[in-house]
Amino acid sequence: MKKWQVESKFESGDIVKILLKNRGIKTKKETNDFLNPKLQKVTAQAVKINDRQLKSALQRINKAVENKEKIIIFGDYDVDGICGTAILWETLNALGADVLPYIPSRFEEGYGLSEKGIENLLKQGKLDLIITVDNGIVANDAVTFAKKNGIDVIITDHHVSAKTLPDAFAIVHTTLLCGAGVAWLLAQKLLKTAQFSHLELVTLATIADLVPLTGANRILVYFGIKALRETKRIGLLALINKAGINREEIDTYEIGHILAPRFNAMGRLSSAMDSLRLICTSDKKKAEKFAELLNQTNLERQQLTQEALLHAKSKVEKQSIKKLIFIASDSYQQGIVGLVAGRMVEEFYLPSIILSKGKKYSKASARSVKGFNIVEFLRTAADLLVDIGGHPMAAGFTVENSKLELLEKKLYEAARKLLKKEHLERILRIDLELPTDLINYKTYEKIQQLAPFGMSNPEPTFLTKGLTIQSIRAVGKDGRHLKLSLQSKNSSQIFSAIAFGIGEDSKIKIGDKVDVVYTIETNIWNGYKNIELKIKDIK
Ligand SMILES: [Mn+2]
Repeated sequence: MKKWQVESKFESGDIVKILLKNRGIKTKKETNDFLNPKLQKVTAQAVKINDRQLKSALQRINKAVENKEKIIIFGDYDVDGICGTAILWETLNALGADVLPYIPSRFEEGYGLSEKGIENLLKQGKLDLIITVDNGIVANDAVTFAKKNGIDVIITDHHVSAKTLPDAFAIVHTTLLCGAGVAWLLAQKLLKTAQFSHLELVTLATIADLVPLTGANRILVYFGIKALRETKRIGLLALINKAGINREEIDTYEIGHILAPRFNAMGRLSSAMDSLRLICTSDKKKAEKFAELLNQTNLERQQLTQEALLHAKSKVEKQSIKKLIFIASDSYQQGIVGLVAGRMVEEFYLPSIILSKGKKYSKASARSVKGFNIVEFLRTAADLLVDIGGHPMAAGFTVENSKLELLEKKLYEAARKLLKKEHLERILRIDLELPTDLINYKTYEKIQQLAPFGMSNPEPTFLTKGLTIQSIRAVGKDGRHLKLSLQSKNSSQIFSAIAFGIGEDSKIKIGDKVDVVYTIETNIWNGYKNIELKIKDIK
C-alpha cells in the first residue's frame, strides 16, 4: 500500500507554474532557464569546474597531441564510463593524437584506475599520459604509481572526492554532471570552437547514471535526445534496430530501460570494450555483430538476474521478515548483485544487501529505501569490511567470507535500531489534484514543456477523485493489465485509462467510484489526438 502525497493544491491559474514550483523552480529567471534550455549555458564555470585545473589539463593534453606522446583514455565499464571514453578518444583522435581507449575488467582489475591496470598498459609499451574518465578522484595510490613510472595523469571525474586528492597533473572535477558530461566539456574546450558534437553519448550517460535532470544536465539531455533520434552512428542505429524501438520515439524511458541495460550487460558479464566498439565503429558489418552481441548478453544478464532474484526471494520468504535483507550465495554472479538488490527493494521495500560469494571474499551490492543513507549505515561495520564505497541510495563493499556471519548479525542489529517506521513507508508523489475539465489534450501539451522527465524532474502526476468505472477489460499476457473507461461526476466526460500490472489482484468492478493517480499519455488514432490516463494507483 502506498501513501499518497499531494504536493500542491490546485488553484485556478497556470498548471505549468504549479508543476515548476513543485520542482523547486520559482523565480522568473529560473523558469526561463528551465523552459528555454541553451547549450551555451553549459560551461565549466556553470558546473563549478576549477578553471586553473582545466587550463593546466588543456595545456598538457595539447602538448601531448603536438609531440605525438602516447595517451590512454582510462574509462569505466558502465554506460557513463564507456560514453565518456568514446567522446574523449574520438575528439583526440580527430585532433591527430596518438591515443587509445582502455576499459578495465570488472573481474580482474575492478573499478577505476589501479596499479594492475597501469601494469597491463605498460606491458603494451611506452606510455606518457593517462586521462581518466568517470573515475580517478579517489585513486591516490594508482596515481602515485603512475608517476613513479614516468606517466602523467589527468583526472576527469564526477564522484565524490575524499579529503586528500590524488597527486595528479590536473584534476577536472565536478559532481554536477555525469562522468561523460565532464569529458564532453573537456572535449569541447580541446576543439577550441564549440561543435556540440557527441550529445547523444552524453545523454545516454546522463540518463543511465541517474544524475538529476536539472541545470546543465537538463540542457544536455534536452538537446541530446534530439541528437540521438537523428544519430548517424551506425552502431547505435544497429542497436536501436535490434532492440525493436522506433528511433523517433526515443525518450528517457527507452534510454534508461532499453538501451542502457544492453551496454551495461557487457561490463557485467564479459567485456565492456565491446560496448565501446559498438559506439565507435564505422563498419556496418561490425555494427550488426556487436549489436547482436549486446542483445544476447543482455538476455543472458536478464536470465541470471531472474534466477538470482527467485532464489533470493525464496530465502526471504523462509525467514521471518527482518528490517533488512542480507543474502549471500556463491550462485550469484558478481556483475548482477546490484540489479538483484534493486529488485528486492522494489519487492519488499527494505534496504537490501546481496552478496556474490567468491573463494575467499564476497562482493556485495546494497540498495536503500528513501531517506535511509545506506553507505553511512554500512560504515558502522567498516571494521569488518575490506572496502566500501557508494552513495546514500546505493553502495558496494568487499568482505572476507569468514566474517560474513558476524557482519550479518551486526547489520541486523544496527538496522533494528536505525530504521524508523517512516523509512519503510512507500510514498506516491502526486503533483496536484486535477479537476476533470482539465484532463485534456491541451493540458498534455502544456506539461510537455517540462520534458524530458526523469531523475529530479518526474513526469507530472495527478489525482482525480470520484470517477465512476464504466467498463473494464483485461489485456496483455495473462490479463495482467486493465483497460478502463472512467466517467466524470456529472457524466459529461469519459476518459480512457490503462493500468499496467494490476489485473490479477484488482477488486474493482463496473459501477465503482474510484480515486485515481495517473500521468497523461497520448495517442493518435484515425488522425485524432486522444489522451489516455496511465494509472499509477487506484483506490
Ligand atoms: Mn558515472
